[in-house]
Amino acid sequence: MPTNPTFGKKEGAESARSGLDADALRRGVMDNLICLQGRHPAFATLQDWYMALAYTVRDRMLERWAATVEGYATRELRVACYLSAEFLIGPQLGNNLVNLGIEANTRAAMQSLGQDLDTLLAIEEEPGLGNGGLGRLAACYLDSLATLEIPAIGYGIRYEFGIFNQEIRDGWQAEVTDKWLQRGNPWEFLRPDVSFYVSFGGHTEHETDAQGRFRVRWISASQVKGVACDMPMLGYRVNTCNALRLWKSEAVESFDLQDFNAGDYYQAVQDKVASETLSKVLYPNDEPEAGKRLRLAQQYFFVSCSLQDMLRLLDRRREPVGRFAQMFAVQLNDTHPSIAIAELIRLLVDERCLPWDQAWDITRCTFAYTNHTLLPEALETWGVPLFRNLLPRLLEIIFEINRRFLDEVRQRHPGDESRIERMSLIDEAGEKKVRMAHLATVGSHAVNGVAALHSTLLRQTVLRDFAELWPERFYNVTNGVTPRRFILLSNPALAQVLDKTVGEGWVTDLTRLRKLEAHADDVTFHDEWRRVRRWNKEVLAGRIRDVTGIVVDPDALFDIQVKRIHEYKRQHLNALYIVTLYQRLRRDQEQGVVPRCFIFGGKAAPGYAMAKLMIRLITGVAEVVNNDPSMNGRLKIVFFPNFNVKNAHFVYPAADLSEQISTAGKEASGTGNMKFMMNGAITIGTLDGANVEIREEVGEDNFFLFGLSADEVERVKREGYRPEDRVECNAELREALELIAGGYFSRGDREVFRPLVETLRKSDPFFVLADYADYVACQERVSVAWQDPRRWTRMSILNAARSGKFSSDRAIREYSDRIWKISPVRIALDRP
Ligand code: 26Q
Repeated sequence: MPTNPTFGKKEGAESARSGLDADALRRGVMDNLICLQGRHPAFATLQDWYMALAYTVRDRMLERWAATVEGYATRELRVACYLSAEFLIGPQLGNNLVNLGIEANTRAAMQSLGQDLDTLLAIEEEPGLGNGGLGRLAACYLDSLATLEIPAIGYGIRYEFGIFNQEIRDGWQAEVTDKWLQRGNPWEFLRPDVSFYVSFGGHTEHETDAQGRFRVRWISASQVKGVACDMPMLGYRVNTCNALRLWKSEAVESFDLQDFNAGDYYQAVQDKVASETLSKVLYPNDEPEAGKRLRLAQQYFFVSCSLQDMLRLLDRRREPVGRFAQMFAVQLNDTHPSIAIAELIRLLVDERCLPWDQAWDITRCTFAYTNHTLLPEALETWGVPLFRNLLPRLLEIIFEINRRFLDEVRQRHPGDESRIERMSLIDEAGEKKVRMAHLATVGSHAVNGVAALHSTLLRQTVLRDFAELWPERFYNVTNGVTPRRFILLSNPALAQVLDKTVGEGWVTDLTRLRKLEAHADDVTFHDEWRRVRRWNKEVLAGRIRDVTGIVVDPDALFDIQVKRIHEYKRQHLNALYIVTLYQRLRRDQEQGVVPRCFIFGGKAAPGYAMAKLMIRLITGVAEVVNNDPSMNGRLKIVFFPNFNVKNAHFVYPAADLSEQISTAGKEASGTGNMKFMMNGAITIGTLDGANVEIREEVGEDNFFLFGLSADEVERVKREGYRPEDRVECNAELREALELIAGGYFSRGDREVFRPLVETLRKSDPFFVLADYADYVACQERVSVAWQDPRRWTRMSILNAARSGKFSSDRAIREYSDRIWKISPVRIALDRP
């Protein structure tokens, strides 16, 4: 247990390391400032105070962490291991304060030291260890796992550079390196004693050992060392503190001058640098070909370290390897960690000498796979030559899995060679490729999609043959988000109203928000609700002014679309509507137009030219519209740069309208849609992803629906979609496209937007023009509703009231009960 420093401690006072009252916190901060930061308070910078406070909060987590480790060590249990190449955990200080329940005391403690808590919260660098939805989902799940007291470990990569920071220069996105570790990370613990070697390259040798068993030796060309770097993940008001274990790559042996002659020395330095490159940088999605080889190496690196770590934990508990699947339930967050299936076989067969059949049974009982996309271009494959070159032994194992699997298929469907071709783990058309989604499916006992519609489509399309073979293995687990971060922490004004109206229990049982329904027509409650919303909009307006210089009116309708920029997410559909609205206002066709502020945020993959052009279109339209005096401030457009978790805290609580307008069938779930809803925004959306379930929960009167359904999209495609027809029969659409093509939003340059406009007019792969007219009509219904504040407020209240299903606690309960079969373990703190 930690020692108890007595800095300024009075008789009987709480410890400066663990006490939760304001005085103990104050002493803790002083102690850490002097002893850890090495600063005299008189010379301390804001960063020093932040660090001292972070360490003080961390101290409080450590005894819970220790109690959790001990609690797990002394009990029979099963551990959920969440394998993910991304964990977008966001800033930690505020969340840890909230989960410990010491926000008020900490505020008071800092005030007594002359420091403002909010200022300190604002200077924290967030770990941007993810691209978007998938990485943030993993972080929400860690919060729920700990809150629900479920034994769990998150396994991933400690990238030195996370997702790039986005700046807007001259209307275009510019990428800036994310140096999140520059000033140190107070939340991580490097564990040099927990490290493993990972092999790459070389060749394999087959032999028969003394006992006559067939053995394979992988003679690798190089090895990299992975060192554990842990971050504590504390649950809300419980003692459970799980670990997020991220692997950092290092050179196997730090090179030693004396071991090399001059030539070898430089080679040794080179090798060292190459090893350390492995965990250097997070790859953006939608990046064709980018760093292919290194990305596969990253995946194998963190997966191998994680499985070796599980074996170490098993050995430490003196459990036989045969009990691996009883001890661990491993969830694969998309196919990125799916090489784990072959790696576990390798560890069990090659290193632990288990027979193949037993290793295979263990493997399939251990893994479950979550799919996050149906887009064919986003399904992960790796060229066989690259695979063989980097991971020769793993390719052999995949071939063997495939051989046995296809035998099984042949027995079920004799002579059906086209089925064999479709289901094979190897795509043999053209250059041979390993299909990672097939590997993940064959090697798992459970496969799930992330929203009801997505799971249905998954069974009908991408994994159809597999669902036919093993229907009992297919599940749906609709995504969820954590109300701790996305209401309690980021919308304190709303949280206060919720506490008062439905009781504090909503934080861990979000379905209690249903009690708000009783107040949906209560006019005094409406006033309170609107005061909260108005406050949040003022806060966001202030941020927008500080960051972009644009002044927006908090009384305008805040119409917000924040998410990664992608053609399927259709930010350009939104932009086309804005151009239409602008034209109407210029013509003084004012009837039905309400003051609106359109806010966009999101990053484009650096190599995705069309997405970058979509950003340019938004900033181009913004420049023209915002500076047109005839608009009289009725229309404002903002591109809020660098949308990340920190900025998200300001955005969701301030939204009136949530834009969820992807082409039906393309967005697996969406999770921003849920964050908006629980903060009282109303959705305008297509029947895509979790929108379908949001609409079911909230009722059709409280959701603005438009557009083709997934089935209709397929039908239109089959019947031959001709976008030009849509342009011909819609004068406003034609005008909007001509204005864009004519250089009106690009300072007269007619070339810039050509690729965008031509793609829409010629092929329009995401049916933007097909949905345009219905979208415009739907936005008119939005305007009508906005003009009736009572009606709008009622809808807003009902959206929050009916968002209970979308808590990540519900999702994690479903994974625990149905897929992992893990029950909670209560952790006690052995002190008064
Ligand atoms: C793959 C290979 C090489 C480099 C990068 C990648 C890569 C990285 C990240 C591919 C995809 C991603 C991220 C995908 C993602 O965020 N998907 C979203 O997941 C959410 C959580 O389930 C869903 O809500 C969204 O609908 C889905 O788009």
